[in-house]
Amino acid sequence: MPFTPRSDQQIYRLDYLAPTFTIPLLELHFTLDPEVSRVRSQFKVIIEEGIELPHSIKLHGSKALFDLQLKIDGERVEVAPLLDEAGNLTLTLGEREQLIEIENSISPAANSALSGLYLSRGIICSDCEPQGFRNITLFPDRPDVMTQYRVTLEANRCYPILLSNGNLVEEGSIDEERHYAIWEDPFPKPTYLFAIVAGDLQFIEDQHIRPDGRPVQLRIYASKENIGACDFALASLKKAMRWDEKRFGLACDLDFYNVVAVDDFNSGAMENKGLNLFNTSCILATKAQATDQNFRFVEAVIAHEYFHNWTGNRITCQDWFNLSLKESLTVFREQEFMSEVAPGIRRIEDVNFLRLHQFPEDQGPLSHAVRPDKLGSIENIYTTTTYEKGAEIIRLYQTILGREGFDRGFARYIKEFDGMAVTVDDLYASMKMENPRLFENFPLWYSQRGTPKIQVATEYYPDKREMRLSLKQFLFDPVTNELQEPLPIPIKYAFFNREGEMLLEETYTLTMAHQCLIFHNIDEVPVISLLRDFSAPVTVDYPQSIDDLKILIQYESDYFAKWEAVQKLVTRVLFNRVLPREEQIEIIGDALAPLFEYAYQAPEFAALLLTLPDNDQLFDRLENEEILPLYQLKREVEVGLAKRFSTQWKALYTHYQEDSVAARAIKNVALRYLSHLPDEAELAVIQYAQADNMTDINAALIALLTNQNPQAETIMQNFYQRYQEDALLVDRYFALLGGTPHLTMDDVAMISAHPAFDLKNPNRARAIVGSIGRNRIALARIGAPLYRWIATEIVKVDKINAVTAARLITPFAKLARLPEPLQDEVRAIGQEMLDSQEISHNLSDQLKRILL
Ligand code: 0A1
Ligand code: ZN
Repeated sequence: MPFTPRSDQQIYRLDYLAPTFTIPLLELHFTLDPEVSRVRSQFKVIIEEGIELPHSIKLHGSKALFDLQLKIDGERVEVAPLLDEAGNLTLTLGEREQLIEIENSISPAANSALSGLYLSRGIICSDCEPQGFRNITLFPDRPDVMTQYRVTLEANRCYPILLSNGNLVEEGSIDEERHYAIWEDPFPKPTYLFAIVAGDLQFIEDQHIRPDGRPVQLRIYASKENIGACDFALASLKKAMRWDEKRFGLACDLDFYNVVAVDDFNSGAMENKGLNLFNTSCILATKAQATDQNFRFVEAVIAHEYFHNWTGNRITCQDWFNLSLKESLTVFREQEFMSEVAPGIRRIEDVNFLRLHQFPEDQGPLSHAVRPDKLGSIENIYTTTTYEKGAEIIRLYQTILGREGFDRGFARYIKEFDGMAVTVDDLYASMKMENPRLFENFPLWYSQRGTPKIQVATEYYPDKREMRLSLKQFLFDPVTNELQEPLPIPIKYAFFNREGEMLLEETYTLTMAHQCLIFHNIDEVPVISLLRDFSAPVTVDYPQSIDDLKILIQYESDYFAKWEAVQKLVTRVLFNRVLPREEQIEIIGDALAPLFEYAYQAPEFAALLLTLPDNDQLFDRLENEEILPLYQLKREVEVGLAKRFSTQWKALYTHYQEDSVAARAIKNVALRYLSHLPDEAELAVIQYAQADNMTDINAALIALLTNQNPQAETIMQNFYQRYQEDALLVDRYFALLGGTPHLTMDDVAMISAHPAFDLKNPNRARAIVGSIGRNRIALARIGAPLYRWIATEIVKVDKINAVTAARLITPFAKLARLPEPLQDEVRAIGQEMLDSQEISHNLSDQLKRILL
């Protein structure tokens, strides 16, 4: 059996053994009931020719299964002696083909971990990735065993909607109280893509016409309260389907495509074949309840789950070490889809997200290779490294090979591996077959962890009119500190002269540790723009002068590079300890001044350009977590910029009152600056009172809270009163409170005692514990008591839902950065959690890596 933990509780990639059998068909019968559901399953195991008999196979199970019964070829077999501690069953089969019949019970209502079959506000639903199927019944719960499913659902009529994957082939009445539905999925699939739903749901529907003229019926199901907020998601689904046909020639292979929204869900959504399940936070979107950012998110997640149908479902991963195979391709496809409109702006947002979340992860104790060789827990690699760094690696293929070469490699991959469970090496092989020049060392991107660093130096020789650009790459393992192998790193760059004219524009792929580029016929020292479009997921160490950065801010046409020049300039000035405050404000102000004109031409982009670097981005540049002086400094600079440009901000604020995403983006940047000025304190209060959309309400609330507006508390109470029936807005309420820089332990006590405080719903737990855990300013100010509170709450969550708890641990991952004595105190808190013995394997795996 593959991946049996060794004594160190780790599983190893190279222990993989391919399945020795096939299971062509699985017939499942559910008698659904929230308290006790009965599951009957029936399948034939066919042992491969050449395998010696008798042969043992493992069916995964868990402690969640009870009242088990087993028959082999119609003969009853006692189950108990065949089960191991975890609830897995080893079957020794003497015949090449044998019929297995299993019956067991499970309790959806008791399943607080939300993996397997569970209850979400009266809806019975399932979530099986990566290993939830074993909480439903005994079966080989591994992605490389693909089976066709025929599923019968039987339930009381108070669950009028009964859904599973594939096509509805029969439905009917059992008696006055009960009814049934039979679903067949024509596509063989692994267990993690199985899903069922039973509930009192409503739906909206539409049709998508495929290029060959055949329709796909699309439906989104949700509770009565939520169905009104699903139209945008349905329109997004149609858009995604059309896009995949155009960009990759991939059409939907199903005649029915169903999506269901539920309130309790561990992740954002799940790509189950033909029956996507969605966390309400990733699907509901009306202007009154969702911000513009939420809208983009919904569109992205809808597309993501749909794109999985090819990159994930038709071609899945051989094992969970290769999780990134499906996730990286799908995130990349989602990013490309989202970039169809405003590609430059979307790229900046994606890069900003990567650098805010994945870079710190990859530079700390939770760093892991995109395809790791050893794992403590499979659930713990659902990380930004697997998803977002993985997507950057796919983008590297495209940057190195060009769009055409990439598309050829991708098409080959789809053709060659359709219907199979494969690895990232197989994707590389397809790319290489179509593009023989692809670098042999490319796969190192998958096996080496950490963020590569590029060190740049330039020399100009006026007599020879020659420019030399020296590029060195370093990749230190973040945990062992060892220097690793050089990688292929494409660097897009351009040279500008001092008048802002672009002199040249090229891409060079670094492959060695140190390379030097020589440019001839260069008349003056050029301004160099490096890593345009963020051509590789690396950091660049290249000290540029303020004047050079100003030229880039003004003349760069590459969106990312222009924005990056602002980020760099502001960061350099903020980190210059010798400059007096007034001068810092002046330099930054002078650099931003020309952008106010630009704000009337390109408001959405200008909103990004005029926003100072994210706090976390700045804090990460410090050697340690002594962040409060830097936070204070940034605030003072913002106040200075608010004063200097108050006329311009007010003009922008008044000009951009129209109902559009771009207008709201720039208007709310203006609001953010203006709210720093005591004279303008009313502006956010008025905006809150008059706004007809959540984007403006949210921006007003942030402005009120960060500036400690005297009305902030009353308005927050008003917000809660107004939206207390809307779970996602109550989550927002907690996230806003938990994220405020002025958070005190009294506030934390108020949050803990709040009637809506709840750790059972993952969204609520994340809104409360997650937002406080991300609040580095409060953590630095309050110190150990706040860490202790977070630890206590994580342990409570862990008892309910280990997957969610393990993901809340990130504030502890910054342990090594904390100043003493706080570092010791926090280490002791972490150690106490680990020593408590009662914590889950998922949480202890994270803690062990952190405390190492
Ligand atoms: N595959 C889903 C998300 C997902 C994440 C984590 C899971 O369990 C730990 C399950 C599903 C997606 O990428 O959308
Ligand atoms: Zn995914």
